[in-house]
Amino acid sequence: MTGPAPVTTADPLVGRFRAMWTQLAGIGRDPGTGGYLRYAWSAAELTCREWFTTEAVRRGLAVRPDGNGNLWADWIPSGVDPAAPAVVTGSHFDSVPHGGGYDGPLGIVSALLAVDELRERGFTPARPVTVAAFVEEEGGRFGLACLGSRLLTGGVSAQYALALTDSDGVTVAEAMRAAGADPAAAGPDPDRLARVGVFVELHVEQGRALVDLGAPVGVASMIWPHGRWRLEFTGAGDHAGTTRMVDRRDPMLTCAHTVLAADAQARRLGAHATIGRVAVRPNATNAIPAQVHAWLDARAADDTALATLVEAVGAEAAARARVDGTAVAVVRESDSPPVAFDPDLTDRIATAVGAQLPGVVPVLPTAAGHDAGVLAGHVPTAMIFVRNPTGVSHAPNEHATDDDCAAGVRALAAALADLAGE
Ligand code: HGY
Ligand code: MN
Ligand code: MN
Repeated sequence: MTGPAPVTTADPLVGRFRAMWTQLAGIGRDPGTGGYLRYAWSAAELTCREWFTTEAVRRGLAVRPDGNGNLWADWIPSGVDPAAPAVVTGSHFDSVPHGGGYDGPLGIVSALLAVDELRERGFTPARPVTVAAFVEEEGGRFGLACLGSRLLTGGVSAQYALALTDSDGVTVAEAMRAAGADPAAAGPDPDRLARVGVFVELHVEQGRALVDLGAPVGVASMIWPHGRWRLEFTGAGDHAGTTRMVDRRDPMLTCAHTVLAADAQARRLGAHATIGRVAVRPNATNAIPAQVHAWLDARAADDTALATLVEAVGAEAAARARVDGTAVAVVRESDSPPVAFDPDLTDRIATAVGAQLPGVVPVLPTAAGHDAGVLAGHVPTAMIFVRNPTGVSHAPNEHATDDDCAAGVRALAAALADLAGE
């Protein structure tokens, strides 16, 4: 009897990527959906963080958490000033509910492999090279995206962030404490930020532009402005069987109308609007709901279009609430302004990557948020995207081939070598 043939590849980097990827593959994966449940500070995310620490220490990197739970693994060769601004790369481990495995972890695994590549070539950086893992990038547990980088940079206050709750009512402070972190240390960290000279985040592409362009990697030009709004619809809970249709004040109707309005307004404006999460009270088959909360994720190419979209959705919700005898309140939960990545840095990285990989290196905008977008307000920042053959993201089908992931590692290594060289 023979077992399955071993996977062989002529490219050793592809094999190294596969070996590391396999170590993470089972952590927090739901066997039913095939998606990941790696919420910030959960057991699954903590296991990923332990894996990161082990892998970084194995490479001789000094790993330190900051007060916000972000992890920093520093490569500081002898003779290099540890206080010098570092070339920082990394991403996040946390996922959206039942998300793909690549969004976030690909940037961290690629960063560690890029360090290996550079060392193998005998490259010694002239300044520190740091691999970072940010906490709660998706806002999948506590609602506010890029929580770790926002806290680091002072984009959100510790007081506000620590009081955010998950769906079980657990606060950020409680989750940190349960994981052995001290919430009293959370907040802006100007010392760590001063040691970030430049930040490069590698990320799986969340669309099909690179597929259509036939390129394994690209670089980012900008991020669309976007945000999250909680729509609170209130009506009157009552009996589903006995309440006459004319007597109802059903907030689900107002919500349903608003979902359709958000879709229509986004199409009209060339923007994106999604209501992908609702919470219904009491959530019973035979009861008219008393309250529905729905979360609007809205994104557009510029601030004006985004404001127009959100205003239009709010106006339609309010008009429909009058018809239904319900009430609606629109509460902004998070706000991510437009980001233009540093054009000189982006050009420089595209040139460095282009010298290593055959073909063009496309420059692409994205409508997805990233810690890189937060850091871009403070330090020169750039992003490298790796082709995603399905284009799907935030869902189990998110994918990148091992060959393209290896190309991503080479692209990142080229960028780091260029930025950390003499
Ligand atoms: O939701 C987003 O844009 C991101 O992927 N965090
Ligand atoms: Mn994401
Ligand atoms: Mn991400």
